[in-house]
Amino acid sequence: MAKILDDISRTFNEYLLLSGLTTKEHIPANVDLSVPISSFRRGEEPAQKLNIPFVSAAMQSVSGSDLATALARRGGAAFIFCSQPIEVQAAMVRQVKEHKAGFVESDSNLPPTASLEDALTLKKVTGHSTIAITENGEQHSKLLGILTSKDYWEFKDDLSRPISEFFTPLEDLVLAKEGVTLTEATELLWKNKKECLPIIDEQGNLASLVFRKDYFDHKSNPDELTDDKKRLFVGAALNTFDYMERAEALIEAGVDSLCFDSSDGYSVWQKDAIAELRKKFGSDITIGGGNVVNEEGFRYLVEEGGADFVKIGIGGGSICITREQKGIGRGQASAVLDVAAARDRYYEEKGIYIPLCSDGGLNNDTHIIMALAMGADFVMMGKYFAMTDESPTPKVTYKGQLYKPYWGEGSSRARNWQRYKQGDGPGMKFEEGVDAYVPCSGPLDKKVNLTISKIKATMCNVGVLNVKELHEQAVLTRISEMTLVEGGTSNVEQLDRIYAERD
Ligand code: MZP
Repeated sequence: MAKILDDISRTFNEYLLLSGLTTKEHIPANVDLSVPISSFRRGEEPAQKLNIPFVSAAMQSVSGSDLATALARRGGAAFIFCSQPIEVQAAMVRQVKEHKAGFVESDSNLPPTASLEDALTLKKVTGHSTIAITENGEQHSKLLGILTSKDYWEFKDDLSRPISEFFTPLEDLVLAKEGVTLTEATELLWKNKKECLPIIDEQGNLASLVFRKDYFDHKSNPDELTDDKKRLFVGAALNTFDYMERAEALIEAGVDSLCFDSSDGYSVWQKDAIAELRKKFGSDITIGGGNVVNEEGFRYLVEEGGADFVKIGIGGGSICITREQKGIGRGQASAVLDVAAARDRYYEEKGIYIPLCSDGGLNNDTHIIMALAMGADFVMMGKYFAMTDESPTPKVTYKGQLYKPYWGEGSSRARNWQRYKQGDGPGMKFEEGVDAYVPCSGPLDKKVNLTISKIKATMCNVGVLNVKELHEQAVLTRISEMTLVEGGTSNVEQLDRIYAERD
């Protein structure tokens, strides 16, 4: 006879956190939201951490390179979707890795014989007003000078004239040799009141550029998540079909973390794939597994496969209809609580900590707080990020409101059959996701800042200063429907509603 679990499947809405002792040190400025994203042994530090506990879902309508850049700059990480050709996914990873963070590869270069008109055309294409003038117009050839918009007057100068008559020559520039540190380069920019510092090699060829504006950019993003070369951190997803070829291309492109994207990760295909990748690439590369909803799935991917972190969640995603279509899944709160308890037992037994990610179904900031309190180290979100300006979809207007398209990987629009094993061959026999629109919520950093403020404030109420303490000290209570009603406003007319009716 089938086994029936004792407790029912529960969701985040069914819980509240109790407040703990808040002392004078429990202020938001003291809260540290960095969390591990790779496994580590007791007494050791994780090789990789997120500076905020957020990653974006590996979905076509969520994790493109612009969103990945914005999220890494805010301290989290995107997982670039794998439901696209390998080379296109690798190019997206490369685009994030090449995003500034100090030494920039010059993408605007011209020979001295080019005209001012050519310079203006190039400026339009790249959006950059600083152009390196090199002997043959290639990026890494001999540097002759720099042309910026201060060197010419677009509407007064003769645009057919060669730029050799306009650019600032080498002797008037401040330069640095390859090997200079970012701190030294910044110091040179500051002391010489310059906007741009070209870095050259021993032969005088252009190596890279350092910009003053990037320094301010970096200072205003103290949580920026970077690798050891100060390049932005980025993850990418894999499926269980072309994982070897895909992983090779992604690693070559500089990816920092890999993660299997599967609606049900408790499978021999995923276990074998993780183990094979581990054998080929060793322990240097982080590989996440999932999704699972219980201890058996967690243990299988960790013990048999060697997963570095595990994602939790089946059927809770905002665009997901898996539970309706197939009757598979579990309430996200029950799944997180169960797997977190399994993770803690595993840590007790083996001394290895496996970070957990709560994936999908986080419909408001409180859900994020609950997921972290229940034992998740970080959360993966689709809808939350699909709503931001930086997601890859265009804004559309409907009845005067701005919206963005958001569709599930299991919808026929995404055609991500590799994520849903429905038969032996390629293709999907039925949909497990829907095609939808979500309201546009504006810039990512503004939205994340607000959520982070709420998380930090709650942690102060609980009396904890980091996510580890939250896991250890959180006390939750299940709530009745009447508690939920009590928590809302009661017997008051809210002003915005009065104004809306009046107008
Ligand atoms: P949400 O943050 O929008 O609620 O959920 C995003 C998560 O839903 C993804 O990270 C993924 O695990 C899952 N997902 C993506 N596509 C589908 C689908 O089409 C889906 N069913 O369930």
